[in-house]
Amino acid sequence: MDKESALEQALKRSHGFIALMAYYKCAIMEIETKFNVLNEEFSLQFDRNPINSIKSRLKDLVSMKDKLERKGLPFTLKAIEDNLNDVAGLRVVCSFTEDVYMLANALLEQDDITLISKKDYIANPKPNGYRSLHLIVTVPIFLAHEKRIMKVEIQLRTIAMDFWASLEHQLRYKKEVAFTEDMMQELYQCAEISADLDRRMDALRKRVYFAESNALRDGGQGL
Ligand code: 0O2
Repeated sequence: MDKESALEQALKRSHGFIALMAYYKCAIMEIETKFNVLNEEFSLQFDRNPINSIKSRLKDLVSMKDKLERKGLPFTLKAIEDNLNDVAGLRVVCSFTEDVYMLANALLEQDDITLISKKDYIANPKPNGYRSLHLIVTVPIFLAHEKRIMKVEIQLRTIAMDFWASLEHQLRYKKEVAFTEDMMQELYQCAEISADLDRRMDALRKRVYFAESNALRDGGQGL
């Protein structure tokens, strides 16, 4: 075991680290519950679920250490809490693009949620074609004798955006193969196709709802 991995092992076993990770886990639970409540409310209101799935994760120790190193910061509990925004992460996969914004706005309206930063990669996709809405928020967690304010990263995206991002992530991690310009172009084209798919499904959803409200209105008049 080299010196660094001994340090990692020691930190991982420390009470402070275990407690900090438990607080992040609680913050994930708080946010996940908020999204589940919103999903329930909107499914009652619109008769469909805006959320397809929610995934969550705690960043692993090695990734935290690497990120702090890249920022030129020490690998300490304080540095983790003060400088890493994505230790607690949630990915909310939505049905339609409109749901992404509707859910994000509904969350941000809640008075215990504070927005730290927002990156809209749907309005402004990354050069490789990546699309998602990223929020960094704080949420309070209530312990027996204290209240702690925890940071959580939330990525909201549609099923099509998630499909592209998951496969791109898998391909990117095949590090032994260098990505050629041609491969990057192909990935970008796939992202464009997935964006087009979202636009078409959104348009279709609007048509269906329009037809449904007309049918209800006409049916109502007949009474
Ligand atoms: P992991 O394992 O998913 O956590 P910052 O965190 O703000 O210091 P950055 O790069 O400015 O760093 O943050 P940004 O742009 O908000 O992206 C952070 C996360 O978004 C990434 O986390 C990915 O999960 C996701 N992401 C961003 N760009 C891409 C992309 O091009 N493709 C895919 N598949 N995912 C992306 P991590 O830390 O990379 O990894």
